[in-house]
Amino acid sequence: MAIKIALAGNPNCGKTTLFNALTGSNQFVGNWPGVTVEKKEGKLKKAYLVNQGEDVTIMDLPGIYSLSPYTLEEVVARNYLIDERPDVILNIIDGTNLERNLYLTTQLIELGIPTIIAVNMMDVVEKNGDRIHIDKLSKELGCEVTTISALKGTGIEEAAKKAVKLADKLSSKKKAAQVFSDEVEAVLVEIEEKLALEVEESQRRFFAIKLLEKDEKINTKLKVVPDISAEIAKIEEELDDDTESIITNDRYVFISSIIKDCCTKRNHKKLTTS
Ligand code: BGO
Repeated sequence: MAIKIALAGNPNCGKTTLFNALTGSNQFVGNWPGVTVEKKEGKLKKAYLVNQGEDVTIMDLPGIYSLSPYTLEEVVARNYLIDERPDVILNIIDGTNLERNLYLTTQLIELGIPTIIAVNMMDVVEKNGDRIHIDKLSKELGCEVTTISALKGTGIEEAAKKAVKLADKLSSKKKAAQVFSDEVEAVLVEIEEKLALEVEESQRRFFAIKLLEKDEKINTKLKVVPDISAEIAKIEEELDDDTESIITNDRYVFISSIIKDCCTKRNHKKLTTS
């Protein structure tokens, strides 16, 4: 079976270290078509395969903070995720900087692609005496979470095997997290209905969010762009803000509540985001 795993994360989260550990010397380096952004691809080491004979490709996406279309790296990463639909996203996040890293995570889980999160730098988290409650994090994000230290090599085999298993479409799908306020979620349902004819169900939420954010680059992926001006006007009046700010703000509110629930500092005070 051929399986494609996309490695996604913020710059400096340890993605290169993990990619090297997963693929060894089995790497191909080039550029993404038409742009001078490095493209790295490799085959998962045999030792990490669940069943020998599997052909598992790891695609190392550029380090990014968001799936907005403002930088070349973001455009390359999101086009790959939308157009190629890898079997699994392995989202590596820096455990010492969860708040910043989870901003991208909230967007990756909207794509409707099975996602596993590898919380990296656990050697530093543990050395600091801090704790990350992985089960709670997994429940609140609605996806599998595992811990690693890419530098020390701990947890890598488990993360790789869990990612490969997730590629099996029969594996149970967890309920996706509700990231936005009830008002925004309700308008997203209305927009998703307008996309029903053209966009496959698993991708509808991502497209609906991008349309609501007035992200015009997403229009190029649609044959017919639905008119959602009434939905935008309604929610902007209701919440007295523009939709892009509403969406961004809701993501930060969601992340703050996750940080409160899932992280404990050594002094046993819950982490705050202030
Ligand atoms: C330097 N634990 C620790 N402690 N460090 C890690 C881990 C981990 O689990 N994983 C990665 N790092 P990249 P991106 C460095 O290079 O993989 C470190 O951008 C240094 N370099 O070793 O490059 C990793 O691909 C001098 O650190 O990240 C690297 O995502 C002094 O995190 C950095 C200190 O990893 C970024 C660190 C000359």
